[in-house]
Amino acid sequence: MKSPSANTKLNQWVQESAAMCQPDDICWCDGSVEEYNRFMAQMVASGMAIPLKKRPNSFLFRSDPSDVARVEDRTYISTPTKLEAGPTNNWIDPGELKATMRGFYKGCMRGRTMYVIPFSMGPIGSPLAKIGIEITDSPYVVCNMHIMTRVGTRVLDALGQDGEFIPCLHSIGAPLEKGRKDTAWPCAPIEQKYISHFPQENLIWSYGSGYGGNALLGKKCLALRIASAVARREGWMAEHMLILRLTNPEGRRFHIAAAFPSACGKTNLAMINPTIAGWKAECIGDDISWMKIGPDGRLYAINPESGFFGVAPGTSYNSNRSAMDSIKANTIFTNCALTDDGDIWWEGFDGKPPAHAIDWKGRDWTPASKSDAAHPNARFTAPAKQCPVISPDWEKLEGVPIDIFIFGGRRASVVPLVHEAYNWDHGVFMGSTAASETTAANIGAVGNLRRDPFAMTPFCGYNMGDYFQHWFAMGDKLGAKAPRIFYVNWFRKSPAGKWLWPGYSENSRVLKWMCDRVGGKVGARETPIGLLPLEGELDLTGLSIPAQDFAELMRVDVPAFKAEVPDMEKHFNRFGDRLPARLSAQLKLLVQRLG
Ligand code: SAT
Ligand code: MN
Repeated sequence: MKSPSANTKLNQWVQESAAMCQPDDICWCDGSVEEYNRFMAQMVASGMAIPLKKRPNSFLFRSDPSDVARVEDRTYISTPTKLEAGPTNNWIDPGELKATMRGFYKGCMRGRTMYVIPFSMGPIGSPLAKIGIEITDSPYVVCNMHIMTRVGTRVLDALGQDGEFIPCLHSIGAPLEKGRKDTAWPCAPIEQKYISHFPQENLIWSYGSGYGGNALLGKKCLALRIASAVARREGWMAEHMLILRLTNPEGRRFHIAAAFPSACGKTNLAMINPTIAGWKAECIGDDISWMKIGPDGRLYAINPESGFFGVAPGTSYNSNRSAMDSIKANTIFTNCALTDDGDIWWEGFDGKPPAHAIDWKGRDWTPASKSDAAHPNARFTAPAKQCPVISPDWEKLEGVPIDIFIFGGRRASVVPLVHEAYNWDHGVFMGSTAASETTAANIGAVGNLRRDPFAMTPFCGYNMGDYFQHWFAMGDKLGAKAPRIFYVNWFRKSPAGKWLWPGYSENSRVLKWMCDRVGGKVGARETPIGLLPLEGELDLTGLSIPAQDFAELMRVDVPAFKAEVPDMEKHFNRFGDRLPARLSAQLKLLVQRLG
């Protein structure tokens, strides 16, 4: 296919890539509905996609059991020196990594079509948007990119003859020999998978996986790893944060951006249905926030994505009504179970489990089966516009002004339901020491404490010590207009192991307290770890939490915090002299306040 673009750099890169990967043909994606339907029909015909009788225009895919999630230990930040990648990233010298990967890319698309996907992260025309071009040999990736990003001819138009783009080269790494039948989910073995980033060149090379963030390169690769490095150079922020709007009964709007490690209910919070009278919530994004200081000096955020790539298991009308309503149609499901009447199912779905289903590996499954019907990292890909609580302003070109940042983690003990930072530096300290107990969804023993600063550990495209410094630099620029910073823990348990807080929709009560803090409506008491709600000022109307349980939920456990100081020191020491002095100063202050 002839190039529809007049961009010389783009055409050259596509030609070079084609010469290396040797596809049978090249297809430039126009982003149309017709194109989406055509690729989907091809995948149904080949057996890769299963149409779902119960959900219009929705399809189920089953990945190879070796290709079910992001592969963090095969993900690289390839900077000229290891120090630039820092202690939290895998590093290989760019020359060496490119030589290795060129070896794999050579001829890797034989027997396949090379798709060229022009996409925009952020609404086209937004001052915050960036254009990427993904080259891939996976039609599954093309269809997912249609949902997750803005794809097609309008992006090429915006790019023009000499516009800038971020090249994202992807191959599943499975050339198809002539006459051979394709497998349902072709990919390369784990030791050949590479998810590589070259931040100095704004370049992404991914090989060997067709799943999620390994393959949909606009998401974690571009919008977080590459964008975080660009943002630091250009003075803005690319964060692993949901964005939501809360409107109080008087009609005042508050915008919240929140970062949590996985398995802490981020998607649920992004789509929260408030239980407090008169308050309204709208979703703007569930995963990534790009933020820039606006003409009025405030921090404005956009959601660079246009869809949700959400974890399916555990999603139900009980846990997240809006997510369930977002996936009724036009949705791609991956590694979910298939019911006999042609619907999907997963662990944690509403109602009784089906008497019989086909599991994510394509085997018969019944409730008596020993293994899960859906893979724990099974996903739905759904258009954001289908979310019933999506904000009418979710695609506003200039974004929304952020009032509140939230950090958090999953802690059965020690950390109270909510506390506020004394100031920006203290808030950066909270983000940099954020920790969560590992769950079945993480690697490592269940219940281990893992520090995941700003929920960015796998997503920061440069030295995380420098990233901390960038947070301070942004705070200095924002001054009095900086968002207020809070830390939450929805997961505290009683000594007897009972949840102390109902969570989910009731978390709106905590959000209300934060907004009232910003609005100057409530006070706070000073504690060694930060500012906590005054007696009676966290709205518990209609909840029946025993006073004793609430006291435990809000308790500042000074000895337990003291006991964590050595772990914080150890965590900070990893960053050597890249650790900002302002963070060590904050740790000192905390130690002093703890007495
Ligand atoms: O697979 S993704 O990286 O898109 C989602 C995730 O693992 O957080
Ligand atoms: Mn995420």
